[in-house]
Amino acid sequence: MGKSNILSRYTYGRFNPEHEITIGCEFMAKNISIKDRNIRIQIWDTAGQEAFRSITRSYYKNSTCAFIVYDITSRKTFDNINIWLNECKDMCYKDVLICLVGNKCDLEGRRAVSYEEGEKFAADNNLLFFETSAKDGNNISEIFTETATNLVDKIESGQLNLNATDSGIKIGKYPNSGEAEQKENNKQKKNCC
Ligand SMILES: Nc1nc2c(ncn2[C@@H]2O[C@H](COP(=O)(O)OP(=O)(O)OP(=O)(O)O)[C@@H](O)[C@H]2O)c(=O)[nH]1
Ligand SMILES: [Mg+2]
Repeated sequence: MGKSNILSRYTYGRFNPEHEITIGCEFMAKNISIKDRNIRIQIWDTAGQEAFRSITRSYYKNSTCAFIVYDITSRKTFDNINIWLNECKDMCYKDVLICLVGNKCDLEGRRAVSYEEGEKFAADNNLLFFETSAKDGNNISEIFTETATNLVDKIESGQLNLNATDSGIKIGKYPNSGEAEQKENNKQKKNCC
């Protein structure tokens, strides 16, 4: 589907043509600025394969935002969205913001799911929606800035209660430097199973 490639395109500007199956879960982080606020986005890249489902479930807890990714050239991945949506609703933060992502939009000639179908599913289920390409970078940074902006708006309007113990968003200081970010990514890699 492209989850890992979406993240490696976003954090490192890289695309891998091979499918290197994610084992369990990987972690990435990036510092961005939204409305003059320094935001540190922490992202867990979960394995899509059924065999790892029990491991990946434990990473949903307290997540404030989730991306459900399907492949626009694969009808089967679109048909599975409901399964992932139910998992997110069951296991993430109760007001989780969910963004539906139709990836591989560079493969227009092999499209099996129309833009309108994705858009309608998202509208019917109150999700954000984007089509992306990890290969050419189309809309990749937009999915993260748009979701982060949406969350900042909810914080500012009081819709998101940051004092709730199960909220994954914390306000505090974090060094806004690439060095700190790299250190944390390396540390997570070392600790990885
Ligand atoms: N053409 C094209 N291929 C892509 C795109 N994104 C990912 N791919 C390819 O799709 C395959 C799977 O990509 P991954 O990013 O590893 O997929 P994943 O969702 O992380 O897979 P799991 O970790 O097994 O759940 C790889 O061969 C990628 O090169 C894209 O935007 N366009
Ligand atoms: Mg992966």
